[in-house]
Amino acid sequence: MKAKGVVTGLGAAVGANDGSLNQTSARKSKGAPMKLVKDVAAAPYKAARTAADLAINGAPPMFAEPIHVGRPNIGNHKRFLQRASDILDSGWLSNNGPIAQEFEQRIAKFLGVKHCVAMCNGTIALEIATRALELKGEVIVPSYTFIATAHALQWQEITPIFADIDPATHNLDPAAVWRMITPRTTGIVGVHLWGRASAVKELEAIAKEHNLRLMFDASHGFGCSLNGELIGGFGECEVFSFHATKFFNTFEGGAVVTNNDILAEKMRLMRNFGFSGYDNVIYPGTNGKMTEIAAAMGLTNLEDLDDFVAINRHNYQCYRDAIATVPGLSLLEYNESERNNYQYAVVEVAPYFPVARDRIVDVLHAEHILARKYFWPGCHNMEPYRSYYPHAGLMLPNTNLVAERVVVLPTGSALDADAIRAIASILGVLALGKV
Ligand code: T4K
Repeated sequence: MKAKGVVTGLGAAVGANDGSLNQTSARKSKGAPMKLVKDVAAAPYKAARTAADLAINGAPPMFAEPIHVGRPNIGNHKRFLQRASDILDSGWLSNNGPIAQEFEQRIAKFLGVKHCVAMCNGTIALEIATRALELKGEVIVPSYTFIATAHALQWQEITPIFADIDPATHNLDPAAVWRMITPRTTGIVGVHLWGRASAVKELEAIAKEHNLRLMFDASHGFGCSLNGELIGGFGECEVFSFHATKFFNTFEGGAVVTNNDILAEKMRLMRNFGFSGYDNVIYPGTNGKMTEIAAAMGLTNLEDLDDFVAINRHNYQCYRDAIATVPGLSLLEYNESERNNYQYAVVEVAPYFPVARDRIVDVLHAEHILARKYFWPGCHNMEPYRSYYPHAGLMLPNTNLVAERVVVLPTGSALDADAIRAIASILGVLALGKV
């Protein structure tokens, strides 16, 4: 398929700002640069200026190949391959091997917590954490999250009770949490959505007052801070996903981090069938172990974290400058006084924007820009919750509102400033309303 031809000058239409960083210079400090995951051919791309330029109206798509949300951040190939080769030589592939142990130590040190219990993925990590905390009955969670947050509870026959979010933060609204507490409530699972920390202090106060256990789904929050403190040490434990699409990945993987010695020990047993040494099972458990190759990927990516942030941040700034000129669209803000991973470029569509959110996504997809509607329609509108609680939406007005308004745009090393300005030029055309 042929992409649109080479025409420059689109930046002017959407408020371009090149920024000072380019992706090669971000990596110079590391010697041999890692290879970037590249979806898009070299810039410049043709700006969309009128509706006639749009693929949905019959023009060639802006990008020859699909560009995705969630392309992986991959560290130095050479270092990873050396580690992979060492693993093969060692003949030790899993079961709390030396690389996984080193990984856990490095993660705990990086986050400033006592324990990191590495797992095979974030969902199992959530299940093990909630089980180790002995949650039962009802547990309060946001509905505006990836389905795994709710499923991890339901899978254990714990009832997820959906509380509404604050539309400004997209995180649990403490007042809404408070309203959903019943005598059956045993805990709260907050989610640091998009890497922006939950209202930790307020949730802690509610948990304390009602004698509830508090943990966080920190799947989006690796490398992000609240009041200067990295996410990881809040609540009784925090759960990370290290899935390929996450800011920091181990192919598939996850971890529970905690400062609680007893909890950590319990989770170590649970992720390994409850084994305490040969032939001695002292606890019910499952298989949640992280493999050596996953840990090797993690160690490698940990070394390149600063580069990932620099690329994401630069992309974020490009989006911010470009989208600022499009009336009716706003880019979700990150608090610049905190540490952020800038992994998600989240656009909110105002009600007065002339093109509906779903139509925007269709237009972008026609251009091979595979924007996503995360986390529409909200867990409460998915099975089995939709059938269990058909009226849950009545208590979730902000969840419904936000889920109808969000478009997540591609970012990461696969994109550069020119590609971002090209994407924004399409949004600029939509703002004119003639699509
Ligand atoms: N809690 C929260 C808040 C979460 O966001 C997640 C996961 C979890 C818990 C559970 O953690 P894990 O058990 O997954 O560790 C994706 C991810 O699969 C999922 O991990 C993630 N959240 C969620 C936000 O996004 P989908 O259904 O959108 O995935 P998919 O297959 O459409 O992939 C997204 C895009 O990523 C693709 O269009 C292409 C790109 N991609 C994907 C993979 C796997 C690549 O370029 N390379 C790859 O290797 O859920």
